[in-house]
Amino acid sequence: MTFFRRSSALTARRQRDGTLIPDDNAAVRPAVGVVIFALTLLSAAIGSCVFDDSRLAARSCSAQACADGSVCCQGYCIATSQCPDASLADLAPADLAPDIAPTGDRDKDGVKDDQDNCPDTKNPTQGDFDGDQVGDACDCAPSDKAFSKTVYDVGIYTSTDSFAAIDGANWRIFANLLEQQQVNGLQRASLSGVSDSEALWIEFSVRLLSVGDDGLSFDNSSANSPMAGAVLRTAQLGAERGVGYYCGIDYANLRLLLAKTRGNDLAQQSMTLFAEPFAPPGRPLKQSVLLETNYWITMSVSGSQISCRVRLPNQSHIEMSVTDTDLSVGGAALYTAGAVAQFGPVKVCVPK
Ligand SMILES: [Ca+2]
Ligand SMILES: [Ca+2]
Ligand SMILES: [Ca+2]
Repeated sequence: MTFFRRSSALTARRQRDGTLIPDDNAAVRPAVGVVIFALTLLSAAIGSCVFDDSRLAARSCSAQACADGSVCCQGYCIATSQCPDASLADLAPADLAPDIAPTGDRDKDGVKDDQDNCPDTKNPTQGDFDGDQVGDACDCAPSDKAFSKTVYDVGIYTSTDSFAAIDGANWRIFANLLEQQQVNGLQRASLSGVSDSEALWIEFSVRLLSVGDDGLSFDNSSANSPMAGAVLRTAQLGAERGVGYYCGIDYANLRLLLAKTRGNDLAQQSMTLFAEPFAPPGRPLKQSVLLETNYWITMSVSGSQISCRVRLPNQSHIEMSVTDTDLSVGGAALYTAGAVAQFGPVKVCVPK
């Protein structure tokens, strides 16, 4: 505006005698001024690149991302080298971020992020055994399509903080394993970081060191069943309440055992065994359960379905699955009953 005021002041010239005469070019000068002003603006926009914070804040380059080496200036993507005023210090990180996220390859495995079934894990073959669109390389449960997200994964124990003893205090770390030292009775330790999940999947290794008396009766049978394994749905489990599902290997009876407690069952030292039709309770192992041998146990609950699986030393698997309507939200624990046992790596997964 100052420019136009100066033009108007020059619409007359003063002669030597002091009289004023009209300026013939007076009508032309404002038009010249407009042109010069427009050129100045264009120069500012493209050449010297004067930053306008308000326009940057409005993200006026939002229609397209400015390529590497350029910045959004006055609504244009301008080469940073042509924009000396564009000090990085003037820009917020959001100003420099492209408005459209480029499709990159973060893990550099040759598969673009938006097509990579493990975008942060190098897996060029994209193997996905269970077909849940989460690659084996980053799938918490690569053989179970209902679970893929890791919530707990400990390979080497350094602290018992993650485990809270429910019954007894005989849990300790020994040779980087979690060990329960009490031979008789039922002992449980819950995973304090895992609770109140609707669907849970747990896998771990277990090794029986010695056996004694579990002190439990199953379906009014007092047959001793020294065992160790996992129990799910422990969030509400107390001395006389809650529902728990136990999956373990039964040393004396050579079987995979899936059992349930509810209400005050534990106070009565009793458990109910699940049985498959036309079969005795539990699933026979058809081989001895050996002390000091690692067994891998997997247990999951989802909806009303409970699954209990063990991998034997010869790498074969046996499994029991049942449907039970008492399933509710809860957590996970490890347990021993009539056995001293060591538990190895523990992994807990939930759905996506
Ligand atoms: Ca990739
Ligand atoms: Ca990948
Ligand atoms: Ca998968």
